[in-house]
Amino acid sequence: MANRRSFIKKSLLGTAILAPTISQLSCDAKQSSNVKEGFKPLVLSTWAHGMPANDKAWEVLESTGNVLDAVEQGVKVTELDLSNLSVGLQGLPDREGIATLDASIMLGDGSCGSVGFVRQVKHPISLARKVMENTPHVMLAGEGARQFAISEGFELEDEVLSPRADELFQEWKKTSMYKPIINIENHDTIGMIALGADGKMAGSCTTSGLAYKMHGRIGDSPIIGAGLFVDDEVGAATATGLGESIIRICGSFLIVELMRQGRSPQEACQEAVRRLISKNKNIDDIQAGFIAFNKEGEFGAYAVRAGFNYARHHKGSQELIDATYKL
Ligand code: SD4
Repeated sequence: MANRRSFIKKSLLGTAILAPTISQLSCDAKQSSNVKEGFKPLVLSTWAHGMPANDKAWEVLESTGNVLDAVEQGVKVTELDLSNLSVGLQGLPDREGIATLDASIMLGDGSCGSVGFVRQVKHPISLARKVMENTPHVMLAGEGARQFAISEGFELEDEVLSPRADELFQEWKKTSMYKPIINIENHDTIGMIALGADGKMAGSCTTSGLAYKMHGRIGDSPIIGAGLFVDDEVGAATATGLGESIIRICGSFLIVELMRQGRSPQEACQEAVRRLISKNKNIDDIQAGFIAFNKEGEFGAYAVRAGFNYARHHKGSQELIDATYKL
């Protein structure tokens, strides 16, 4: 593998154009076993907690056929999962010890809504949906998002950390060193994308963001086009990992646009990772991963480095797949 990679690097250096060659893409694509499969309906979610979330989404999809309800109900399972330290109010807090949440939801017809830096709301994904359905806006943040939650009848939760998050925060305060640990502290956001039997698509993404982030920081997850993008004409993509690196390349939108130009989901995810690596100087500290499908139900995933996996649900079969990776 190292030899193959150094060969690719050398041959790229020998060309005037630094964009990946077709042979590089097809070479990388061979690392994945799912390139040519086509399945519809389909639900994909990031990480292992995507398995129970997909089960819920599938149940909704089967009983109602409604992809929007499916992606909302699916990730709500994760928002309530006390063992998850990167999603929901039980997630690790910011540097001030406060849990602040980001979420977005999108339909393949371009409807979308999101919330960023919101406090005390148990289900930010449902609040994002309310932004989409009940306001003329796409994104509400901070105090405005909290006020909107109250006006929509959401009950605000007490602002106390979960016992585990508090324990880890107290430990972190001893050094207050801000350096996310790859695949640990910047890990576990759920991004879900679903393709209905009728060809309608939707996606959702929800997170407590990076552990020990600066107060007020908003990541990629509520930014339409960065953490999530869905277009019925083409396909859908969602992201996980260091949000700043994903925002810099508008990752999910990029993947959908590459698929529009003819790349497979796998090739598009690989090109997004290549671009992310080239645009982020501190790449040694970064993990990021993408999942995507196209309207035929072909799917793919790719990450900067090892450790990223994703859950797929199709008909009766549910599996957890290790994503291939670049570094
Ligand atoms: C963020 N992308 O706020 C999120 C973190 C994440 O898995 O994905 N964790 O930057």
